[in-house]
Amino acid sequence: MDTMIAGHGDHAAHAASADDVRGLAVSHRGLTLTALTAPARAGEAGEISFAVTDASGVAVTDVEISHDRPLHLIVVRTDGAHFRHVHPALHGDGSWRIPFTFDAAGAYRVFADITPTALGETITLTSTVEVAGEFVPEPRTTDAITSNVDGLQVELDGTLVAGGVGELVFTVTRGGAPVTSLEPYLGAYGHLVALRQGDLAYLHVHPLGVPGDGVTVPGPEIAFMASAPTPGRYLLYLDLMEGGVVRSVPFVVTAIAATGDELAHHGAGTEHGHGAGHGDAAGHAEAHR
Ligand SMILES: [Cu+2]
Repeated sequence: MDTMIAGHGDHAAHAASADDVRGLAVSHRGLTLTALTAPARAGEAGEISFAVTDASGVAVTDVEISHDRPLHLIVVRTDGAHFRHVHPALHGDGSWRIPFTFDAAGAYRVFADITPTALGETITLTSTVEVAGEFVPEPRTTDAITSNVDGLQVELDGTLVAGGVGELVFTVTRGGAPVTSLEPYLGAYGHLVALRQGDLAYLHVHPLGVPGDGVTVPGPEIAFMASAPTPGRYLLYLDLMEGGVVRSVPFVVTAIAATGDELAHHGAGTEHGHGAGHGDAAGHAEAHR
């Protein structure tokens, strides 16, 4: 069961500011991502290992379950390529570890999303890993609102609004037919990670609707509310599960500057007709991360 966080039923509370970002520091609220090790070369099998320690250097092991897991680890190359979302296991020595092989060389950012019980809020700590090998950059220079992964086609509709809240709706098809058999994954029918291109700031994203609420359908549409701190390009990664397989589907979108009108009317988003969760304080509290 996810933690209820008061006051998040109101979209207005989410109006993003330039400070409303996470995942830019190795240390936050007295907690630090330490002892990070990872395979040194592309293609080399090994593990990612790290700890989250408090101000006295003691490993934090008392954490709340958020989105079905005690810790979420995002690994992505700094150009936005080679995104992975994995769930390391906590070991008796206080380290978090998971077998890992980098597909390609380059500099990677790792983001550890964790909700220490003592803190009562989710924090995102980040660090970097350099992976040796022949480096072939894949810079994201254009927007990409349609993405194909393993025969699944996903199309993004909606606008990311800087300084406001925008609704993002993903429509999933296979061979032109709507996919309506999405399976719950991390407490929703989809899990969205959004990073600002450049500094890879980690955005707040809230899925709309919860599987089993009687309203939210298992596709073909998956909806989120997202806040962008500033105009510019963002890298989005939609994780979804279908046929027992979890896939990460990448997108690139440009956030527009908010106008007064958009700020006043943000979140109205009924045009897509899925309607789930907009006024549902519990759904938004559940989704807070
Ligand atoms: Cu996760």
